[in-house]
Amino acid sequence: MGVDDLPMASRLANKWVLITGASSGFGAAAALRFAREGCHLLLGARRVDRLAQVAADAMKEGAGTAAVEALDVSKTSSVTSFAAWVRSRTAALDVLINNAGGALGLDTVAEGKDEDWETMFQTNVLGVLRMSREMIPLLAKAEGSVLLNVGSIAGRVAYEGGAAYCGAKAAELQITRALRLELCGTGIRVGTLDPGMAETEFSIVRFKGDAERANKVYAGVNPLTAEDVADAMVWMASRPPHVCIDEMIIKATDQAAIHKVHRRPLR
Ligand code: NDP
Ligand code: 8X3
Repeated sequence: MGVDDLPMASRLANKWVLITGASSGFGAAAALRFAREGCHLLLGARRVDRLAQVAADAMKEGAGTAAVEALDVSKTSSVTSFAAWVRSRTAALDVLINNAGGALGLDTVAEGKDEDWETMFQTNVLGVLRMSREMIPLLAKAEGSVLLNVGSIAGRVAYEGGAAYCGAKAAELQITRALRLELCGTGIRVGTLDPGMAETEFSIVRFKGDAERANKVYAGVNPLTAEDVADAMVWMASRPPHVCIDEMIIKATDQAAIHKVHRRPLR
């Protein structure tokens, strides 16, 4: 039996999986989902207390190991020291999930704030570049490794108030495509997973703690959950080594397009 014939769970068992932004939302759900496949987890984010809880839960779900380290992808020095920590734990990396990111504000360009724009580009764009640069040598040492970036439908279709976020996620899409070309022949698979609206802390962060405004985004809708997205990540990462899922768009059934969302009347 070759590796291509193994069932999905066997293909991921004991693999080393690094997830950025694992303290909440997609990243935390992915940690638990990969844990159920028996993976070794390396988890990074700024909120280490939250990461530690995710790691403890992941161990209960069946992770081989689950280790956490502070990571701020918006700072080169943090990414460099995080990468050294990763190298101290493993010589090869099977799966890198560049998930850390998000949006800040929903201002038009005319009303936009430098600090919001800078944060969005630092995390969603430069964070992906920095982490990829550091981890490509480790990915190259693992057969059938996967570099998976988390984009968004916002990187494919623009919306009012989304100029910087849509621009950042469009950059992520083109970075993914460039990496796919650059790494052809290395055996490293490169893909992007581009979700539509999913109920996580995304909108709370975007609206800077305004929970009422954040809740309105999902009012009357049955949105994606973090677990739905984590499932898709596991599926993408568990294809046979000769199969690369380049780009996947995942949206709630209620969201036909970025502006076309079915909402039920609220009771
Ligand atoms: P959450 O806000 O729940 O999670 C975001 C994660 O990113 C947190 O773990 C956060 O951790 C981490 N993060 C943010 N900034 C940094 C940073 N500078 N360094 C390290 N980690 C950071 O939102 P989601 O789970 O929804 O978002 C995950 C990804 O999915 C993002 O890239 C987002 O743009 C994208 N996305 C989200 C969609 C949605 O509708 N929810 C749809 C499409 C894409 P901490 O604050 O502890 O550092
Ligand atoms: C998050 C999805 O449509 O709110 O990336 O930008 S959207």
